[in-house]
Amino acid sequence: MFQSFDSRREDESRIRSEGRLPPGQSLTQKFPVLHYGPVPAFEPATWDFRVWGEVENPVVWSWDQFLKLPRTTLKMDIHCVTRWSKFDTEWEGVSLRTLIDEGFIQPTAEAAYIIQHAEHGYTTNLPLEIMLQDNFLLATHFDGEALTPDHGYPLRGVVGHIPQREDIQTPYLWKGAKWLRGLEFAKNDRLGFWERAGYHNDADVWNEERFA
Ligand SMILES: Nc1nc2c(c(=O)[nH]1)N[C@H]1C(S)=C(S)[C@@H](COP(=O)(O)O)O[C@H]1N2
Ligand SMILES: [Mo]
Repeated sequence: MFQSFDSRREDESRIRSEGRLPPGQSLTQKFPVLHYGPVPAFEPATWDFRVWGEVENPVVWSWDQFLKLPRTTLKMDIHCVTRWSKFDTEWEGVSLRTLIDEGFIQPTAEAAYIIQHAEHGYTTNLPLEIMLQDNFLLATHFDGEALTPDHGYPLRGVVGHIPQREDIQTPYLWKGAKWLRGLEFAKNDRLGFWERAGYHNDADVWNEERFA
């Protein structure tokens, strides 16, 4: 008798046995593309990245300037609220905590939330303290290559679960905006695009906070 070899199921049971499969999720070996609206074009000459709101000095960086910021690599598992999870994904880009630690950005004492602003008006909101965790990155590269247009080229927020780091919170992947153009620091929280559509504001993967 032939036995069918299902590498996806094998991978999934290994991940489950390692305690890395969140409730209600299933493992994908692909990289699904998920977003609302069209994929924007990238114009390096006019692209800029803005940081404003509750910061001591608002900044505007060109693409060339952004590429000179200190860089970080990060390996983690990403979890979409539509129930797919992708494991051991490798990202490279800029850590917000590093930018703050090194004085590139100075939040005011009042800053408590950040709204990510992306092309075509997409937004998503997170507490500042979560965006300072090790599992949030302003990513330019995935698996050693520049992001593809579908996945957010040239820059996206990305957030996921770092194995063994149960000390930090893991939000679903919609809390990372593709085609990211700026960060607004705020005193008060403000719901983003999917949050206004009924997604859970905290979005904790391990507590299955999918919908409000
Ligand atoms: N600009 C933008 N970013 C977005 C979204 C979107 O609709 N627009 N969708 C989010 C959702 S729901 C998910 S799961 C991830 C998907 O990222 P991927 O397409 O690279 O898998 O992007 C997030 N970032
Ligand atoms: Mo998603």
